[in-house]
Parts: sequence; C-alpha cells; structure tokens
Amino acid sequence: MSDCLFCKIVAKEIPAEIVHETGRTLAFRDVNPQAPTHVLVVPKQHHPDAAALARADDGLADDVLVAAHAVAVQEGVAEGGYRVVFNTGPGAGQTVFHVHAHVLGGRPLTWPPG
Ligand code: DGP
Repeated sequence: MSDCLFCKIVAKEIPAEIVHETGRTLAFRDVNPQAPTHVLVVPKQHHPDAAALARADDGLADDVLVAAHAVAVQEGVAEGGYRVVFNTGPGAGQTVFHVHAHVLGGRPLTWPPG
C-alpha cells in the first residue's frame, strides 16, 4: 500500500533500525520505546490488523510469531520473560494499520497492562 508507513519501512523507503529480517517478515526498533527492548515485527505483506493476519491462512501469522521469538532471543530477553502485543483497533491503541507485533522486554512487565 503506497500510503502505509510500515510498507514504506519494509520497502526501505523510510529508515528504521532493522534488527531481524526473513523472507516474509521484518523487525525494527520502535521509534518510541516503552521498554529497553521494544521491537516491532511486521509481515512484509500488508494486512491492516491481527484479525486480517489470522485470516491470511498461509502460515504468515506463524512466521510473525516465530520472528517475534527470534527477536526476543537475539535481544537477550527470552529467558527473563517478554511480551508480544498486537494492539488491534483504535480502541486498543492501534495507530498504524499495518499489523505489527510489539516485542517488549528488558524490564519487569506488570499485569494488567495500562
Ligand atoms: P500501535 O500504537 O500499536 O499501532 O503501535 C505503533 C507503533 O509504531 C508505536 O509504538 C510507535 C511506532 N512508530 C510509529 N511511527 C514509527 C516510525 O516511523 N518508525 C518506527 N520505527 N516506529 C514507529
């Protein structure tokens, strides 16, 4: 999608600090980190939200989750515990409508989230 911010990051038209890449996923640091590790994992293919990703029905949601775990391992937060969050819909705080998993770690993560 030509007007999608994360499609532009995937296309390398907008710079981002990329930390992990596979054929179908890209992971880059969040510009406004909420934890010492805060990485966004996106499918390269545009889907607006987690519900659409789940319906993609070609293993793409699996790829995103596998990449999220790989990022956690690479960032050194897998053993201490990390959180994977898909804000889904404006009411949940989604602001960029290209589905993305937030991978958060490196500090104690409280529950319920704010
Ligand atoms: P959400 O609110 O769940 O849609 O998360 C969107 C996240 O995207 C938010 O934490 C900030 C991040 N973000 C917004 N614009 C940019 C950008 O241009 N570059 C990067 N790296 N992150 C961005």
